[in-house]
Amino acid sequence: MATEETLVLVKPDGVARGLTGTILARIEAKGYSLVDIRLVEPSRDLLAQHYAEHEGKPFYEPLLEFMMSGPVVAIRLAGNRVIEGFRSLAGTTDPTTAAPGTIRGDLGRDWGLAVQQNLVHGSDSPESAARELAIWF
Ligand code: DAT
Ligand code: MG
Repeated sequence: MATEETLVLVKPDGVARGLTGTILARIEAKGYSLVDIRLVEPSRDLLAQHYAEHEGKPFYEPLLEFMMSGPVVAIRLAGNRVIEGFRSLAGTTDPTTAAPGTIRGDLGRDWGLAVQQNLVHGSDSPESAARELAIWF
């Protein structure tokens, strides 16, 4: 079976709210494998690389500030169709409308800030996964 890998981040809100274990439990319950995991305090440089596609958007600066506000848990996650599968498990970007049953839908909320603090990141394509894994690991 062809196994693929994706980058998952538990963002600073997830770590600060003590949800890392809950999020890892959901990932493991789904059957995906942790290949590598580390606690990172990302530099602005690292985040600018990671979020290059969003440069110039209104939420870009608040996004970088938010991501530098505390430690992030970076995970190299493996499994069959894990890129698509983790995105599905995470739910859509806005926690208010993310489906119940998803990480963002069940655990996230809209704080009315300039940037969505939505607990997790997951790569959105094989190209993004390869690029992002090289940045974080
Ligand atoms: P996703 O994290 O679902 O892949 P994305 O790549 O479009 O979403 O955006 C990266 C992050 O930027 C997202 O997790 C939260 C923030 N963000 C995106 N769109 C936003 C918006 N319209 N308002 C506020 N924050 C936003
Ligand atoms: Mg994205």
